[in-house]
Amino acid sequence: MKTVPFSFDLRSPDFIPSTYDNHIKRTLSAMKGQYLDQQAYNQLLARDDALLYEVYEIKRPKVAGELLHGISIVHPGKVGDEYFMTKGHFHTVLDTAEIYYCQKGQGYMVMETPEGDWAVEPLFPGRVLYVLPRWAHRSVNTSAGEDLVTFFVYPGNSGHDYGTIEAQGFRKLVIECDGQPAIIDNPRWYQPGRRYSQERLSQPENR
Ligand code: S6P
Ligand code: ZN
Repeated sequence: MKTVPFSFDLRSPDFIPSTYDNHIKRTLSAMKGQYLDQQAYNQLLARDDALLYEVYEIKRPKVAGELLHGISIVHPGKVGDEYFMTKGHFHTVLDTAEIYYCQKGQGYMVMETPEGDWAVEPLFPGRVLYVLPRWAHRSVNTSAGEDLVTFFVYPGNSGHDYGTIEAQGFRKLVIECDGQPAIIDNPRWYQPGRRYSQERLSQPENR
């Protein structure tokens, strides 16, 4: 761990940081149950456990006062009509925010609160996105054949809660519809205490 001020370059090659401490690779098999089209997911997985996204992290102590940061690269592609995306998570310490700066590609940040409020914000080069405390977040790459590259920074004590999203999904999905990205309701999204109709469970809305 560094004990003097440090810097690194982001722009070359392929936006991989000039120095980093950790390289996380997430493949299709890590996204079981997250894509709407389970048949397309299983077919794709049977052919190849494709690399969906990578994270390059600069290691810092996971304590308040420190800032954890690095680069996230979501590769292009789709499972059925749904674009490649990150798992998405709440921060374990809910009241911690995060900043994303998009360097390359086109996509969206899908966000929601535990109460079910949602937002889907575009990402494109030069765009800074402030993810508010309490908002779960997932990045989605809608680029045709191009990586979605973002720089992220968040408080050292945030932690990651993946379980909530794994269990209920995000309220909104980003899919390709008539060649364009479209935001639809996730028919499998679940919130305790909410009433569900059979129609809602079987049919995506706004499609
Ligand atoms: C961490 C931050 C990013 C994500 C990365 C991968 O708080 O939001 O570093 O970890 O984009 O996404 P995920 O959902 O697999 O952690
Ligand atoms: Zn985060």
